[in-house]
Amino acid sequence: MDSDPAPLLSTRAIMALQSIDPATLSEVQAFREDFARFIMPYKFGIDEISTKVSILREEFAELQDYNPIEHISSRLKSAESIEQKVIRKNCEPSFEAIRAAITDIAGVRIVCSFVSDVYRVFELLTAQEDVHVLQVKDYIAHPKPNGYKSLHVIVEVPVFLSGGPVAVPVEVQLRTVAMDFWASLEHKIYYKYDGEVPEALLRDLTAAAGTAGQLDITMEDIHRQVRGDGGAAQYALPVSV
Ligand code: 0O2
Repeated sequence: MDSDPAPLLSTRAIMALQSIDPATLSEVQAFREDFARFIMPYKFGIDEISTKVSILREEFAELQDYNPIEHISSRLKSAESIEQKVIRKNCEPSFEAIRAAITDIAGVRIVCSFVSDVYRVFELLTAQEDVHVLQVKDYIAHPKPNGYKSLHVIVEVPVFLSGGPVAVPVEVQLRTVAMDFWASLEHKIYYKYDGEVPEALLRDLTAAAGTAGQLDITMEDIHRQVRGDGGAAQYALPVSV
């Protein structure tokens, strides 16, 4: 027996839309189109960086006996999250002002095996001539008070649109598997408690960050022994940054 297909919108929603005056409706539609045009280059910026990192990863897998990149993920900031940041940063609510003030609309996360790999991948990526470094925050050398560790870099990459090239900022976060494990659990806890995390849990999280840091050191040491590399690992940003 054929059943009626579910309607796309409820009668209530259709009636509500019909009650909006046509000028407001076309203003909202124009905003949707403007937002789609605004956000599109950021998606392409993510594609550019993700391709660069995937190429490095494949090259390592093909030609070397060891691959420093465990996995890559990306996200485009949602309209709601851009709006929250506009309010938090007291930014003028225009596309032009948002473009200038908010540099993490496009985000790529690179998870590496060891701390030295984080810096190595950072160097390989930022040495590419079309990758322009705008800002570096080294939360590995200087962790946040809660224990958060990662290497953050805002880079600008050219995206070639039909109207010409556009320089797009992309926030790249590089971290180890242990740092990523800690950050994703901390993020979930932060959201579960809506930012009001109980003191005892905060203390446990900070202690866990220390344990994760120790694990990174031990695992890298074991890895170096197995590979026959002498000496302790050296972590540092290149002098040019
Ligand atoms: P989402 O959903 O990941 O995008 P900014 O807010 O960028 O102007 P801030 O806070 O100095 O200024 O930027 P920072 O330090 O570079 O951190 C931005 C991003 O790093 C965050 O993005 C998180 O992804 C991550 N991050 C920073 N601190 C922490 C932390 O303590 N715990 C965890 N789990 N992640 C952190 P968003 O926009 O907050 O969120």
